[in-house]
Amino acid sequence: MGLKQGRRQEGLGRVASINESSLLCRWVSGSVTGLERDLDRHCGHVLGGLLYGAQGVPEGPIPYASVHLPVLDGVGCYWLLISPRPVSYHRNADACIAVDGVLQWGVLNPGALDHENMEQGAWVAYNRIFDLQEEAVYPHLLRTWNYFPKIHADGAAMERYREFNVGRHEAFSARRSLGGGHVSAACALGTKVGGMTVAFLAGKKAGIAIENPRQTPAYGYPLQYGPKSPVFARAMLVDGALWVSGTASIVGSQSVHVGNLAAQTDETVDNLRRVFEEAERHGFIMPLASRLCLVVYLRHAEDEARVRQRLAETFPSAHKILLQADICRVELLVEIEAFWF
Ligand code: 3EB
Repeated sequence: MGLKQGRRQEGLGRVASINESSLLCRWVSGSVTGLERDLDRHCGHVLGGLLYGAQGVPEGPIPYASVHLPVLDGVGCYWLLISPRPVSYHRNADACIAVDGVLQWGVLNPGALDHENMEQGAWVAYNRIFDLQEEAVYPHLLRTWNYFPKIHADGAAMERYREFNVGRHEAFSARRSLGGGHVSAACALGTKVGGMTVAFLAGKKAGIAIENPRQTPAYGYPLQYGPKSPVFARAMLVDGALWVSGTASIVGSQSVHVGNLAAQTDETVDNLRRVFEEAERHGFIMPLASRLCLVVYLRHAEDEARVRQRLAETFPSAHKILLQADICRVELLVEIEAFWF
């Protein structure tokens, strides 16, 4: 069609023409003051989104996940997933759901996830997701977002993040496949306040799960990181959209540059670039660099300026959201997830 341009953007590859993506989803993001305007502008087409920072969820049917993580420029912010198709909304005791015939977005009701034991919490959450997918026939899980308090605290038998991994692993083992090509992209972060928050994106059509050749697939991590491995793919490519999982300073399965923020940031950027390249090999056509959104989690709020500067150099035109969060391995100082479409 002659629409692909040969131009390189930020050294990251080809750029897709706008025409190619007119039938694809878009994302919008901003500080909380712009939310009303975006909701009006995209009325009837908002699948869902995440709200960060302590802020009230707007009235209405749209399923937002409200994540109680401090936003590092001090203002609450959000991103919304906008469908080119009309969206319909459903609510039940377990979840708020939006569907557009291609994608299903869901946010589990926090009250339903109130379990002291994270193995139980994850088991319930993932079984619920699978039930909701099966009911509405969106069989392919594409991306999940997992936030819960006290991620490093001891649970009944082990650290709560490790308990979460046991419950998630058991739910996938019972009802899905664990291995390559079947698991979704994901992130799992610790909050200081609030209960467990879980959101998911599923599709009628399978995505392409992307792994990072520099990293052991998470579902193959050794026992050192817990009795059951985390279950996620490094990224998911679906309909021209790339959803990149939480990415950190991990090579193979080991955390590297312990205690060194600058080196962890650089290693994380290298891992992101490697995932982008791998996605390109699987047919991803990089959109304009300004369509890249990075969600950056920092263990220490005081590291903001240094990481912000490094990212301004490496991804100058990407949109960035910086949050303070507990990253699931105690030695990790920074984790970055991305979506690009
Ligand atoms: C890692 O690469 C860092 O448990 O769902 C990243 C993305 C991480 C998702 C998850 C964990 C998860 O292992 C941590």
